[in-house]
Amino acid sequence: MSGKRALITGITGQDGAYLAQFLLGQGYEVHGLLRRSASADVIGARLKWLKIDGRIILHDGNLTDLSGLIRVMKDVQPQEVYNLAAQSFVKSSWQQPLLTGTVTGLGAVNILEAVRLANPEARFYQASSSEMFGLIQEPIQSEKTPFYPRSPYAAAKLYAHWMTVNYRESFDMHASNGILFNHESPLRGIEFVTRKITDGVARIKLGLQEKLSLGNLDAKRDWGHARDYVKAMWLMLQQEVPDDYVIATGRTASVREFCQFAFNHVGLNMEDHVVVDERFLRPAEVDILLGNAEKAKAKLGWAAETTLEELVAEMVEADLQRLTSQEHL
Ligand code: NAP
Ligand code: F7E
Repeated sequence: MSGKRALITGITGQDGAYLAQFLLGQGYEVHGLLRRSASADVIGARLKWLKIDGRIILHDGNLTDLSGLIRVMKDVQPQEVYNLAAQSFVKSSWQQPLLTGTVTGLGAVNILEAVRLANPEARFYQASSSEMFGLIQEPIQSEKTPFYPRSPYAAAKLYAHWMTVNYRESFDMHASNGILFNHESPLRGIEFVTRKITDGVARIKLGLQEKLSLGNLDAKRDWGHARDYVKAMWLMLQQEVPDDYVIATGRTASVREFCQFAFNHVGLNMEDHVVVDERFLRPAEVDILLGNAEKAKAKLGWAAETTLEELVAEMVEADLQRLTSQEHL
């Protein structure tokens, strides 16, 4: 055991599950914040999938409830706090701008306040996002690239990002932002395009569905694997000095290319199955993202390990397996 305790908000999400698995492997005692839901059967499905659900200590709490966060912070007294909780689906943020601002933006300040008031020595990680670059101001985005948010989600993340910087500078807190580019995995939520594609491809391959409806096939993203990216979060909190880092692969590909890789993996032709449906278009699009993670490489010794082809193959295989074994996620 490292003797360290970590608290993860958003532990039931994709990154929370992989980060919890990684920290357990490092000998941490891992605590997670769990928001109450009536759907008890699906709570913790990702933790179960990774077979770590019995090894995590869960605490009831919600990012919008400061007193509850202070209580958890006092009870756990973690050395490291990872704020991964958010309303994280960009498309939904136009339908729920106030909720997104409250959870994704103000929620981060609630947890910063809980740390400052109850446990100021704890090191703090904020899940910032490449979405903040939005309408890109430079062809390759680094820590120095100006932000231009294009969605209520990105605007909320930008507020949380600058509040993290502000708490670092105002209160001398060890608070760092990880500006993570898109990262995916078999544990990705089904509403995001990569998982929607790999689940759709698996269903088509198994004869359970014929067509896959998508929106903008020309959007380009710098896609990595979540398992690689949670290591970068941890590395940031092991540094003497807190700072902000871009985490990316340095390669961009379109939704169309991702689709082609996935259909090719099972020997099918995407043109026979993909249809464009305007319902999946966005009021304002982020056309292209491409990250420069040189600072993370130089200071953290971090680099992406999984190629896009490997990521696609792993996701398609996991969905095929899930559908044939009737597992749900
Ligand atoms: P995710 O799968 O959507 O997980 C979000 C987590 O937040 C879930 O555990 C969810 O709980 C929790 N949550 C939502 N509202 C909450 C609230 N009011 N109080 C407490 N918990 C709440 O997201 P992810 O992909 O793992 O991403 C992790 C973080 O990184 C997010 O902040 C996201 O915005 C950010 N990010 C993600 C990417 C990416 O490509 N994945 C890139 C950059 C930044 P339930 O299980 O109860 O819904
Ligand atoms: O969309 C296009 C869509 O929803 C990617 C979150 O983790 O990464 C994620 O945000 C692209 C967009 O992710 C469909 O228009 C086409 O251009 O998978 P996505 P996102 O919006 O990039 C960032 C870094 C985060 O921080 C977020 O939390 O794909 N697209 N057709 C589609 N997208 C979806 N969802 N569904 C489609 O049918």
